[in-house]
Amino acid sequence: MKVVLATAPDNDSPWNQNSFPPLGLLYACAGLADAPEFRVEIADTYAEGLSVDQAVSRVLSCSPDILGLTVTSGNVSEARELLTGVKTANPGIVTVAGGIHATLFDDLMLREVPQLDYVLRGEADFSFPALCERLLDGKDVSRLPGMSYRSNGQIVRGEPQIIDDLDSIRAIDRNLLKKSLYGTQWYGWKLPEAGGRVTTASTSRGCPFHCTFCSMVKLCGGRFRHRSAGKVFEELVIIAEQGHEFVIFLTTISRPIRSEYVNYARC
Ligand code: B12
Repeated sequence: MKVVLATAPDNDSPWNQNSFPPLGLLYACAGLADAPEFRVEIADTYAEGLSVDQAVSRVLSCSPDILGLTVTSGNVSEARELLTGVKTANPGIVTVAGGIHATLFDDLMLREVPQLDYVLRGEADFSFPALCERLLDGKDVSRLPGMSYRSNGQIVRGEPQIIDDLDSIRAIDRNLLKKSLYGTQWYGWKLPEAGGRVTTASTSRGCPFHCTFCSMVKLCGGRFRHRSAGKVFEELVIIAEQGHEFVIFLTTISRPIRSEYVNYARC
């Protein structure tokens, strides 16, 4: 079974194309790494700077059975167009949305986007592989933890999943990404020497602060969790072995975005 995880274009935010990789997608599919019955591909149409039509062709060229799409409030309209284009071309593709916007507005999206089949709310490190397994086995997918879906004209809303023990999550595989796509700019700042040599790593999730403008609090209710130093170090070794020279640590303590990337390390 072919699983494609994608970002949607975001025509209003060109300044972050070719910046940082979609770790969320890598975490959502990490649990499928040991399952030979699944072939996984990442289509980061945002970083590739594609138009919506190009993104539809890009995704279809991957021949997905399951399409997982990350949605932010900034590109929900492009996401909707992408889902419409893909489903119109092949109604048999199962479409799943996730990420911050889909988690917060799952019912609205399921009501307004008939081309969307499911929403997995919150952290999908375990729920997305579980959904893929059930779809493969043709099993009932309702009542999967964190899943929102339509049933008899109603929207059944799943509880956003929050993973307490971040060390229980499987390591992500950055080989699923095109390294050269990332690290050439950030917020319009050109990063001449970093192209293809930089990646990001997430060391914690959640945030103890409650800034009114920030959506993170809604996603994780302020539950701050961090990975152990040992697990982070294990990942740095893999990152260096995969040829990355710079790592930007993403802390999810969301303050005005500028400060999030103050610390980076050279491999
Ligand atoms: C790194 C980062 C980026 C990177 C990489 C983006 C990416 N796709 O990951 C770059 C620099 C490219 C970026 C750009 C932007 N970003 Co940004 N970004 C972040 C940041 C700091 C960390 C994301 C991350 O890696 N988290 C760690 C991973 C493990 O968690 P995750 O991504 O949430 O994924 C988990 C779940 O959400 C879920 N999930 C996620 N995607 C999917 C998909 C499927 C199918 C499923 C089932 C589940 C699922 O499962 C994952 C594993 O548990 C977050 C803040 C935050 N703390 O999360 C802001 C954040 C996501 N960004 C935000 C914004 C606004 C933007 C920009 C619009 C900024 C701008 N004006 O340019 C652009 C838009 C780009 C776009 N449309 O994608 C907002 C989104 C708010 C909202 N309501 O949508 C956030 C939440 C910051 C904030 N505090 O408000 N961003």
